[in-house]
Amino acid sequence: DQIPVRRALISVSDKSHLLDLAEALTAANVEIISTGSTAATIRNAGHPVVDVAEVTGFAEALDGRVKTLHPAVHSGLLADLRLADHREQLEQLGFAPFELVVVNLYPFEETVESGKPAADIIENIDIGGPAMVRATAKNHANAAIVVDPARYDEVIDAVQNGGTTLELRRSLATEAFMHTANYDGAVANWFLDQEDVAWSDAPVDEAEDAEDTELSIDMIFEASEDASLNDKTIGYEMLGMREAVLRYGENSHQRAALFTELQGSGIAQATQLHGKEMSYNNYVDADAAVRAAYDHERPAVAIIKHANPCGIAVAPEGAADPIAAAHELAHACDPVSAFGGVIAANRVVTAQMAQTVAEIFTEVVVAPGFEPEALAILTQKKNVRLIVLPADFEQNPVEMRQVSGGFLVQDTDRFFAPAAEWQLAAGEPADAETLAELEFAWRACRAVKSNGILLTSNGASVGVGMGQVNRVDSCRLAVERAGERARGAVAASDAFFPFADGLQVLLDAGVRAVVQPGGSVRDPEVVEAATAAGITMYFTGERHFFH
Ligand code: 93A
Repeated sequence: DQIPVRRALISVSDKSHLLDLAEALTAANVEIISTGSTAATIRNAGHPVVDVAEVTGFAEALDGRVKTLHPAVHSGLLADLRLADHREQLEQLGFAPFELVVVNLYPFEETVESGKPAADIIENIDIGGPAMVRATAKNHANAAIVVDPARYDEVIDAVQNGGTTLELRRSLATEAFMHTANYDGAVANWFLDQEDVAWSDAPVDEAEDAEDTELSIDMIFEASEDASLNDKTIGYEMLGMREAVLRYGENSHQRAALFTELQGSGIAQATQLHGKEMSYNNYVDADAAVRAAYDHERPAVAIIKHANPCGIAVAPEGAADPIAAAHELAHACDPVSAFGGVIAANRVVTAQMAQTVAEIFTEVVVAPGFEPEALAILTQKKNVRLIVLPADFEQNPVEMRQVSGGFLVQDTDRFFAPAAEWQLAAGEPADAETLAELEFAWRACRAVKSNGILLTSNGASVGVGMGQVNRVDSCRLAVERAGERARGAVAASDAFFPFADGLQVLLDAGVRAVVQPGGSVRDPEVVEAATAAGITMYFTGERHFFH
């Protein structure tokens, strides 16, 4: 009945003797999986530890309310390995068992005693912790549950001597159920005491609350109008920033650091599950990739190189595995350039998508999550960086850019004129399918550096003309990349055509419909060229320069 310990899950609020335990387990070759601050404590002391996010494929969500509540964790806790069926299921699911679980709970009673407000007390009702404690205690035939640091020595001794005995596991399980019963008793008593108190008011929405402290254009302008120079130092303290030194900057001779907003929820706060350290350029490209993928409501994938897309696609209606389908379409746009690219998906990465990605050399994959099987496939690749976005991912409300002696600030470019608001400038009104294609092209075009021309077909880019200093060259580039696929494609232009020459390049290549902002003094010439070619052209009245 002795069970050797290979894999331990540790999640503790009371961190006393934690490092002694971690050291002993590491020495005994036990793999340690751990949550947020527990993992950080172990890692900072120099012991190896795997973040629970790497096991689940998801970042902590809902302010930490959901971190271990996941089938990858609970299947590992509850599988009865005496049963062949459980062993097989676990294997099929790609999950592994835990033989040792060390959990102590959020300090509920201490929070009550400290006189903190009801909202803090309620936040300190541990849900995930007791779930793990009770699951493991139930499954004491297979795993040991430790809730009290006073038992660490005994458990270490067992680990070093062949494993935990049934007798020990039973005694630990009894203690565990007594512990959760007492804990729930304390919670129930507190609820009884609160009967007359109005404590269940709606919580303050942090997002609304945070608006006061979020860096906004107004704040900067107000500060600069203020007389005192000191008021201009609103930057980092006000935002609450953390700095992390990067290996180097855009090039190896440049020093670099990442400043992270403590309250932010963007690429800077993302969780890395696998791969080498993120580089400066990885951050820039991952940000551009996420921006491009999250511009679409449907499942979408963007592949970025040097901050420009070499493929953007949304999933076709009815695709069996939408995100995998979107990835294949995005990749097909320019497979040569996608080599060494940064991929963003706006949905959880599936095993099927992972399979395709694994065949292509890729620097970074960033997504809201990874299916366990997808993670198993991609972690076979040593170098690919796997990044999970925060569950409450948000694009920045403002964009900043440095100029010598100062910096520029603007609202983030987010407005999307819907097709219903466009003006038909040439040809017949587009049918519903073409209009949907144009709308996709118009949205996707925003991710292309100016002058940007994007050709699309079936919800996928087929030719990208980016970053040229005149629009004709961007048109030529897009058409050249698209090759045969230009015929019958639709085109979007991030800004108006100053002359008809660029449009003519698209027309000669067989583009069937065009969407562009309009507003040039030579619009009549441009419209005339479109009319002569018999194609449909819409004006959006909105431009998306992106430099
Ligand atoms: O917020 S929870 O109710 N939900 C969870 O999924 C969860 N997982 C672990 N509480 C949860 N925990 C608790 O977090 C543990 O019981 C432990 O007390 C604490 C450890 O978190 P950290 O390692 O971040 O300090």
